[in-house]
Amino acid sequence: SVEREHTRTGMSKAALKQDFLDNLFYIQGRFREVATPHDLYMAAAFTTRDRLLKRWVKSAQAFKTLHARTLCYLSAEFLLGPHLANNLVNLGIIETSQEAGQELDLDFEAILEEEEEPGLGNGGLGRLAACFMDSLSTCQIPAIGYGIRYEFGIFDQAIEDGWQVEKSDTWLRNGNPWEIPRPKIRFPVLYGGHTEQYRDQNGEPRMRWVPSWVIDGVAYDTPILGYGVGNVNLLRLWKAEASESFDFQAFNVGDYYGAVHAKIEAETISKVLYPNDEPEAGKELRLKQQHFFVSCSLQDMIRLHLNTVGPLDDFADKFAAQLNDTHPALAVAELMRLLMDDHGMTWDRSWEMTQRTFCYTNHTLLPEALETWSVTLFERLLPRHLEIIYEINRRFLDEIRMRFLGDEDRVRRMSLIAEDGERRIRMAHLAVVGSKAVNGVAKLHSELVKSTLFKDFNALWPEKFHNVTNGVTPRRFMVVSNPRLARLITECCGHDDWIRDLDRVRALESHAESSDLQAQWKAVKLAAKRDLTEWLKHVTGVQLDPAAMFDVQAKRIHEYKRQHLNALHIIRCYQELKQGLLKDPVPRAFIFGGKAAPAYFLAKLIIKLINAIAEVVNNDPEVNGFMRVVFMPDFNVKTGQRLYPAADLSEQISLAGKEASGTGNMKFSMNGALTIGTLDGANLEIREAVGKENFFLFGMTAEDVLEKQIEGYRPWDYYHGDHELKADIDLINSGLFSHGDTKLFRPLTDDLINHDPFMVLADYRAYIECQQRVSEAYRDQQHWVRMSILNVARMGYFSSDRAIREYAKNIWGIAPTPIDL
Ligand code: DL6
Repeated sequence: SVEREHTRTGMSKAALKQDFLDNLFYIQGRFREVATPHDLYMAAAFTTRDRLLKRWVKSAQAFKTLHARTLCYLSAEFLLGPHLANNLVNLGIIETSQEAGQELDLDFEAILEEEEEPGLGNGGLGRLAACFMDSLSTCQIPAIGYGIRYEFGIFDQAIEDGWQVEKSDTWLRNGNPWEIPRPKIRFPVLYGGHTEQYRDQNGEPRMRWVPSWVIDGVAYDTPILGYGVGNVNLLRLWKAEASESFDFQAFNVGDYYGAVHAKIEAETISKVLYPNDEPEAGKELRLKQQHFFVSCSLQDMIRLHLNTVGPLDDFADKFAAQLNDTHPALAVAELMRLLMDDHGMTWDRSWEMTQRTFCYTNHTLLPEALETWSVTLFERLLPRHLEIIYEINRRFLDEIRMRFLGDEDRVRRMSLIAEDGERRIRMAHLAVVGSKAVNGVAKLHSELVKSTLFKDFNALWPEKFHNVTNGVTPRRFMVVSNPRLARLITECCGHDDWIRDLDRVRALESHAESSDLQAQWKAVKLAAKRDLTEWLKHVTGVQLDPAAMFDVQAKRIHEYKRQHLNALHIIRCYQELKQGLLKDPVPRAFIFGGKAAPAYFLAKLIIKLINAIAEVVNNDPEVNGFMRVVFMPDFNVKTGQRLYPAADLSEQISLAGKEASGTGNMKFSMNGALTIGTLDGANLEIREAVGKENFFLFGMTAEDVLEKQIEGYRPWDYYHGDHELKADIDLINSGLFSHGDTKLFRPLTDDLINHDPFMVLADYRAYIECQQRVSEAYRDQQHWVRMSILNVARMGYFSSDRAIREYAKNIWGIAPTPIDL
């Protein structure tokens, strides 16, 4: 059969086996007996990639001949996670591959484990971009993801003596079988220098930018296959290299070291991802990175357009470009520059095209996370862009003055330039002004975007503002990470169509009472908990009891996400157990995961506190039969996939109004965890979808928070007004968790008692009471399992396929282009 079926593209077991051995031999020069686990992984990856390439070429050919309207997703981050298992699932050959592996006497799981995580993102925003890439292909929307090929992605987190230690991520060390370098797709990126006016052949005045530094961006392409379709989209990441034409000058004058230095400096641009989920104030390299990938991507889009469609006048008909937060907002000025300076278009025509091309997604309301760049830095690095931004602003503010006569305060508020203190460019304003559509990422967030952050803009252009609630891909977060549950759902629904149409999991609802399903459901959860227990024991040494409730909080460590509120609850449980106040306690395993930005002191102290509590609790025989605490190191996509299936309880406890959406909340719920959460971000919509009775709600609403801020919040009063809360905080300061050091956690506890910017103390009592309801509910296992089934059954809306369909229809105006298999 292998002879009849092409080895490189066939889907049979025989073809897969043959191609695997061929790839081992012809690409790596290895044979079975001497191959290392990594060689085997590479062979498996190439075998999978062979099957992607056929679909990729077919997609590219079709999109080219059809002149398909294309979405370009511009994002500084793509947090992809491992490719191999996901691609096998999307190709529909994961089971055949497992069998092929068995026949070749391979350890399939070990091969999957070999893959390094491509961690080119910090958290929610980057992972959303990756989910969207999967859904764009699955929904058959022609798309290109554009970003940076960081040589070092997000750092690996180790825990040493309870503290986070950052280790550099060397994901490219052993090669990356998924990418194809395109050395000939290369664009110059300009920096520095000055601008000058000149007259073109027709005597028209024009501007030209004379840079002081030029580097090249080189394309590296990764195919992104949709599930069960022939569509493959492109993820094109840019690597920075020294510009040959530019640096040859140095070689020619004999400055060998100068030229080599220039090469090193150029490569720095795509060297490392900034490990902060908030902007890096004043970091010149970060601005260089943003300009770098935006400029390469737009030049590439223009090239593609000229090659296929022709004249640039209908650029905006060919492309829609989504700005993933403000990191690529420079694109507004860069497209203006390219159209005017390089392609001779007028201002008006270029502006019309720019405004019709871009759409912008806001991901945060936190003031500290709103990007601004100093005018001085901008002027030095991007002088032409500064001129263009000034001109956009001048025209825009004239419009405001005409609309709102005499309202200079409004003009000041809406300006693209903040004038209080050092003059700074407001990237969010640039993005709003330069885009045809602006959206938030959950209902509540989008409302707050309109009523607070962009109130003035909403008054001016109400039709510009939209909501698209986030979603996550069920392929990675259900099928790949929780195959047992996926099989059970398929069995129960009688089909696997739910994998591409998640609304169809609703069929589970009618079986929620079935004792047969409940028993199987419980067994699936228990098996996932056993797997996690074994692995956690291996990586942390902590032994959990799979029969305990697995209470999980996994996300970036941030004060607004309130991991310290969770810690206070653990301390409460500890004290009550020690005092013998709990008659028949429900055993719990408190599991944490998440990275802190390396320079975020309080976040790192929270990690230390959790580990310090763990050390005491886990070693106290009086309590450790009822509770254990573990901090799972290096939470990322790969380790997350172990966590979601095993959670009973999902902690989504941010201060209301602070979490734009959250997507971990969706991943946990899709895997049958019940949520304890505030009315924040997408929690609100999850609660509505799964039913109020299947969700543990507590705490203040966003309005309560606002009111409390206005009336003056005094955490001190809560500390003194609640003796249990006081006892919990005092226990931290007693030195019990710090070998007698009473000062170690003071920065955290002092901050809570005196400032508490995220109102941990105000929500403490409600949280503790809600946790008691959780424990009570867990006692009734039958009821709990029923709630768990209903959670999964009602999560259809939170598939990223739904989100992508909404973007395609309401924002981009792009229809699917199916590629036949
Ligand atoms: O929209 C994706 C994700 C949201 O779910 C989170 O609520 C939000 O915090 C996150 N933002 C970031 C960093 N952001 N910025 N800007 O990851 O986006």
